Amino acid sequence: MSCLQRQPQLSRSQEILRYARSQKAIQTNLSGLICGICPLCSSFLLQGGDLLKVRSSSWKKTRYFRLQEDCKTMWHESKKLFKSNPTFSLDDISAVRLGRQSEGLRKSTEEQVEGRCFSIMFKGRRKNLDLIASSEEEARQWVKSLEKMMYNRNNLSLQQKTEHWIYTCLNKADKNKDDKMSQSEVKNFLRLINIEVDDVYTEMLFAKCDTSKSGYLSGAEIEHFYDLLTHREEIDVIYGEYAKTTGFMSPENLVDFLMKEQREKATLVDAHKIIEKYELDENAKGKKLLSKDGFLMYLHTPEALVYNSDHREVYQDMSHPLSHYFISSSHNTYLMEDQLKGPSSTEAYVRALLKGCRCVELDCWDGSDDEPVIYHGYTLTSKILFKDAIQAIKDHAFKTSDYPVILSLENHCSVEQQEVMARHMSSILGSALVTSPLCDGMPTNFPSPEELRGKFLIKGKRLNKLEATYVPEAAVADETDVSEEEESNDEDEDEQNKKKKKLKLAKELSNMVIYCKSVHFNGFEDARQNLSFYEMSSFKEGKAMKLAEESANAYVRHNVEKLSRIYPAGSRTDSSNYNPVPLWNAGCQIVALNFQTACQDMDLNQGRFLVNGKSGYILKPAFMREEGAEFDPITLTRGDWLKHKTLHVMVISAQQLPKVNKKKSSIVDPLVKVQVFGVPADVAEKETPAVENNGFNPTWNENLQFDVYVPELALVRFAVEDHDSTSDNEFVGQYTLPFNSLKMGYRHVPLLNKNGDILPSARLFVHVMVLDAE
Ligand SMILES: *[C@@H]1O[C@H](CO)[C@@H](O)[C@H](O)[C@H]1NC(C)=O
Ligand SMILES: *[C@@H]1O[C@H](CO)[C@@H](O)[C@H](O)[C@H]1NC(C)=O
Ligand SMILES: [Ca+2]
Repeated sequence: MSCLQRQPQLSRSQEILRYARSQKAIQTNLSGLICGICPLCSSFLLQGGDLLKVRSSSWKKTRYFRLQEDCKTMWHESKKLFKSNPTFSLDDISAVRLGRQSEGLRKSTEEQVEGRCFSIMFKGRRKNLDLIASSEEEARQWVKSLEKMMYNRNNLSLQQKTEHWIYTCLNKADKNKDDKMSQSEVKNFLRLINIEVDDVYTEMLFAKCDTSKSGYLSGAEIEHFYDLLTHREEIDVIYGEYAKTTGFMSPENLVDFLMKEQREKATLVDAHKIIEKYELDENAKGKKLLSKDGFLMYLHTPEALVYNSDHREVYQDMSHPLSHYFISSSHNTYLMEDQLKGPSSTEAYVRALLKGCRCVELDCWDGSDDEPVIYHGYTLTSKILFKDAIQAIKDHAFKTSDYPVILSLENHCSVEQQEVMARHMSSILGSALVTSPLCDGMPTNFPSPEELRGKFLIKGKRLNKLEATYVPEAAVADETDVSEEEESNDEDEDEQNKKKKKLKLAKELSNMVIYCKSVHFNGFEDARQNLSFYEMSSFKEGKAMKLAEESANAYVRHNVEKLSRIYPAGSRTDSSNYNPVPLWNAGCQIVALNFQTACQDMDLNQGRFLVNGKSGYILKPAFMREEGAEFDPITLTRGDWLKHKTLHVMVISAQQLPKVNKKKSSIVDPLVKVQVFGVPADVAEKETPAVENNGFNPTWNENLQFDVYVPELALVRFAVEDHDSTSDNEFVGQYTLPFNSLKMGYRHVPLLNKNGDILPSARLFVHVMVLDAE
């Protein structure tokens, strides 16, 4: 990717100028050799072209699409009057898929346009954009160019992102496009980047930079202005402390910093590598020294962030039985929005699976033409074909993670359509579907995620015990009908039992249930005596919370050998969620959440499953895996799990927080909350005061301290909020990670938006220290 390469002979300030010039070049020179100038752009996209936009079989219209000069915003023509914003950002795209891959395209177009079709999928809840190009070649070029742009944007260093963002704002602020900044343009610019300053301060800042006294900033003056803005005093202090070699950091100084401050095992070889990789100033690099800019560059790299980068890969032992893992799980996966009248879509399965979800749910009902359908029974949610859902699952199951996917069936179908379900699963999933135990003979325990790589497991009702297939003459009679528990209503247990409908089960479908047979829960003692390891129960959140509180240890022991699935109360018709942490504390594996709903509970889920290669499987701590485990998250009697630590977080500063209120005049008043989730004794929340009117570079230097007793179950959430004295604070961004994946010392914390997607240039800067409390 030659256009991304930095030219190392340039100093950083030359780089910035080059960048500014390239931005200017884009402004004036839309076509041509742009890729040689700007690392981001694509002349194909900048030129744009006509595409046929598909909404339905009858609504297909030609629209002009092109990339705007900021190399980030796609513009498209819209015939809708008053449509204020016919644009979208490349940062909002989650994927671009060539072919008729979306539900919409499959429904609304003919097979022969397959190669000319592509879909743009968005993050969050935004609908896909389904498009048809005039030729296959053109479709491929759109997809290739978009993917390349997305890749390039993602692959930029934080510094490059910051520069790009600031120059985009500078361009925007330069209203009359004369390449100079007047004082009022500077003030506008500051608002654009989320700083509100009074006129006196603007004047002062302006005077400082306007060395030519022309009343405008231009050229080097803009560069100076940029440097003043992005100057970080805290970095000066930290760098100054360790740069003991004629004002620079030698490899020895860097090792000193890494060992003393960052608590890393670092050698001189590591230090040399860092300087070689991150020092941009050739002069310093030649002398094997690290400049302040190089130091900051390093602090922004993924390996220096607050999240232990060793945990990005699958680093846990994946050879334990399935019941020893927390499994990322989704409830009513087919729903895009609410539980009453919202749309259902195969896209919802794709999104959940791509987020690493390993247990999806399918509510199956009889459909017309002998094709079973999926929707939320007795509601107005729309329907999708069962076979389409299975196909979508097959296509996307193992893109984020190789580890097994559990298909949780809620079956309301007639025997005839159940046979159709079994046929579809068998023909679409093929050998990836587990239809018999992995071992010879009757298994006595679950296989491991490792053994089940690339496999699908069916969770559902079964006519008999699995043992019956081995001892046909055994006295385990086949039940002819089983009852399906309803999840849609929220009545208490008795009434629910009455409403349970008897259901005839098709043998073909029953036989596909091997390791996850659904049974009713009749207490821990009954389960221990009468249930086999593969017989598992589903618990409504309220019931599960009660067990997790009142019989926590019994629940932990139950979950050593057996699986438990928890689902949200039926009263959550808005698809809201519940806190999964108390249920993980009790060892429950499948804590199913409404993945489509952005909220703190989903942040916790994303944080829990952030580590271990985003495989969707997290090994439970050893004290929750042994038979007869003594661990009780509520009483916390003495045991291996008690490792009392104190967590010290100094919240130092933040950079480039986004505006939360779209109004131009509204500037963020940020405060930082640090929250600990885990066993009840560890749950805590502390916050800094708010900094008024500065979302660009606020500083706090605030110390927050926490006691953590069971580190292995604890999660830490950093949340930035916009302080509001008259109503609730507004969410700005957050990052959640396991306590044991925190790195010590001076660390940047990435920030995610409500939907869990990264905010491209925003981050927090903190100092983290964990000490033994004893
Ligand atoms: C991504 O960025 C890194 C570091 O800037 C660079 O070394 C690498 O070549 C880039 N990858 C591609 C494919 O451009
Ligand atoms: C186990 O099942 C038997 C037969 O259904 C029942 O009588 C017994 O009470 C059950 N055990 C427990 C502890 O519930
Ligand atoms: Ca101007």
